[in-house]
Amino acid sequence: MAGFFSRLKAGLSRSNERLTALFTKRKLDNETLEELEDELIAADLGPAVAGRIIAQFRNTSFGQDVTSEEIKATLAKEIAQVLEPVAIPFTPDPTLKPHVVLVVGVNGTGKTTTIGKMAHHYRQEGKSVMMVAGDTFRAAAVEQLQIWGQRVGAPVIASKTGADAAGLVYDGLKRAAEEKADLLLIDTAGRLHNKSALMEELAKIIRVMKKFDETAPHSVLLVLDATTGQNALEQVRIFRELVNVTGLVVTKLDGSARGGIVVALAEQFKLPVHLVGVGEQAEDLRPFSAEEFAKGLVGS
Ligand SMILES: Nc1nc2c(ncn2[C@@H]2O[C@H](COP(=O)(O)OP(=O)(O)OP(=O)(O)O)[C@@H](O)[C@H]2O)c(=O)[nH]1
Ligand SMILES: [Mg+2]
Repeated sequence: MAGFFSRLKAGLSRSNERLTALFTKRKLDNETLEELEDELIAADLGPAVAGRIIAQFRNTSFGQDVTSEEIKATLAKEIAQVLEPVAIPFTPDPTLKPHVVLVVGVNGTGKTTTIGKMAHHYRQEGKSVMMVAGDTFRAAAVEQLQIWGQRVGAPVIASKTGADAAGLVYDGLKRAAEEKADLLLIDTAGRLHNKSALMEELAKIIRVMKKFDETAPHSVLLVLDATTGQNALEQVRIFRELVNVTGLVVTKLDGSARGGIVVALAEQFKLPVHLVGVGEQAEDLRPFSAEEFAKGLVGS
């Protein structure tokens, strides 16, 4: 756990270097508050949250001398309040055999890696996990998932590049049900020719899935790359038009100067943030903790 927080902090500290520079003991006057507001917006927190935080400072400490520690403590508290309601762990339903998880997101956000890490985690817990290499679009995608499968001891249902993803998903569901697997993780293509091709592909996968089990998918996780900053907001909007997103996974928080985007996401969409990615290794996926994240973000 220590490793995780230090990694997250190292990543997030890049977000707060500028904040720290602003606060080497200053009077909270209009000018300082405006600067702070600008910095919060530049840190991707979004204007709504930034405005609320500034109003809070104005109400409680206007005109007073404040130390950077005091500022950070208040900031962390306010940010944690925004994050708390969305910090919801991902919990597979043990009565489902399998709990079907569809993983979506634009290309390169970390879908396949997140699936591999999730498979690792639940295998460690002794659960049976299966994966479907539903990204039949990209050449190396199948192999990438198979490597994860071998590493963590979880079968991968796959076929050739260019094969029908929906048919493959159907096979995967059938096999996972026969084997009474606990968890079925389904990878999807991030990039198709265009948005309508992606929409069709996802809709078809879900339609075919429901022929086998009308309650599936039980979770639809949207994977977002924190380093893309404000783009993540647009990705949530687009994917919610395509599928019923049940929760978010935010990756690359180890190297990101854009951790603040998680605050804007929480504020705008109120979708559960189940997991965060803090590296490329199997262990580098953790439940999202509002307080730790807020503290890491402001460097307190
Ligand atoms: N530093 C860091 N790298 C990550 C993290 N998650 C994924 N990556 C890396 O990001 C790159 C893309 O990850 P993938 O899992 O292949 O992404 P994807 O969404 O499956 O991409 P497509 O299949 O092309 O749509 C890989 O090099 C991963 O190792 C993370 O949390 N931190
Ligand atoms: Mg992939």
